[in-house]
Amino acid sequence: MPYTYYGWISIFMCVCACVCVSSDPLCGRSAQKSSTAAATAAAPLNFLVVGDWGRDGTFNQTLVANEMGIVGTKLNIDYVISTGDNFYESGLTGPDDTQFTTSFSEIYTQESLQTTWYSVLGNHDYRGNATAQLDKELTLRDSRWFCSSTYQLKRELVDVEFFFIDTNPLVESYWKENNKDYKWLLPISREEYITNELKNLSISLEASQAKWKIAVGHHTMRSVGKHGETLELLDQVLPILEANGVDVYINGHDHCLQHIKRSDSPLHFLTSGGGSKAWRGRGANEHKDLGLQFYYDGQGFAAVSMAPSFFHMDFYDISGNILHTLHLSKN
Ligand SMILES: *[C@@H]1O[C@H](CO)[C@@H](O)[C@H](O)[C@H]1NC(C)=O
Ligand SMILES: *[C@@H]1O[C@H](CO)[C@@H](O)[C@H](O)[C@H]1NC(C)=O
Ligand SMILES: CC(=O)N[C@H]1CO[C@H](CO)[C@@H](O)[C@@H]1O
Repeated sequence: MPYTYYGWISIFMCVCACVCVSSDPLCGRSAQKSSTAAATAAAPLNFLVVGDWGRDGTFNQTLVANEMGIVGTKLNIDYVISTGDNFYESGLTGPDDTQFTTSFSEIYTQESLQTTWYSVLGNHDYRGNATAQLDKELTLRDSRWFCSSTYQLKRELVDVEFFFIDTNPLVESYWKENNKDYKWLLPISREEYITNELKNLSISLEASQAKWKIAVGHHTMRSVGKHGETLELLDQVLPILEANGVDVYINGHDHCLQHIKRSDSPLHFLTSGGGSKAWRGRGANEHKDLGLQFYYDGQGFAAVSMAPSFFHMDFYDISGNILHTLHLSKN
């Protein structure tokens, strides 16, 4: 059994967008046709990452899906990772919500995408019934669906461990009394949930012997997109990731494709939030352009190929152009 699944917290537990202006030198720079795809297709682990998508096919969701299908076939992908904001505007109403069919099952119909979708929740998912997305009932409706709050995935073959984090409880503004958009439905308090979650994350990361450690959450840490940085994550989560040798943090929330690598952190920050609605313009980030390696304001997704010796990521647009590549190596 190549995958090991660990549930961390027995309880369950998505708003967002991002941008690139065509005059921006970092926008869509040196688009090239997929030459690296052939080189990495033989890698032992291949997966796609898409975020911020469920809109009944509108806002080019279906075009993103088509291209994911094509790249998925080329790479013979093992699975898909969703960075949250799975269903707009307000998640699902319950496990029987027809939007699950119209935004997921009937959109991602390509053969290569008929594999497990490991998902986290985004803030828009929390605007509806967040627990419904964790319900086994959904997996009965479409066996690809796997969503949990905070969990781990191990792929021993390439010595990598993924740490999926529910970032929503950490964002203070959602849970202010005057904010009626979000409902806290858990049996334990938010404070208690966060304490457990952070403790679990530390313990699990410390215990991990994996050569590659990848964290996945909905909210941004570093971003120049419309939403910008999420201060609560920089304060409370990033130090844990840095202290435990996490290589990459992948998020959605800002509706763009983005890569940031700053000199003050060993992590590479990747945003893959281009699943449907995009073109929101840039945000007013005080760290404007600090460590910014690439920014694309439009639709697309990430394709990752891994072996024990490398992590290779290509950002694709809806026409199959590779917009940006990140290649990391380890002995
Ligand atoms: C969809 O993609 C086309 C082709 O790239 C683009 O011209 C159009 O603006 C996109 N539509 C939306 C809503 O983003
Ligand atoms: C929300 O989803 C849960 C889990 O599927 C379900 O038990 C509950 O009835 C739903 N709540 C509402 C208000 O529909
Ligand atoms: C690995 C770990 O520490 N798991 C803990 C996560 O938090 C729950 C409580 O919510 C504990 O029961 C687990 O042992």
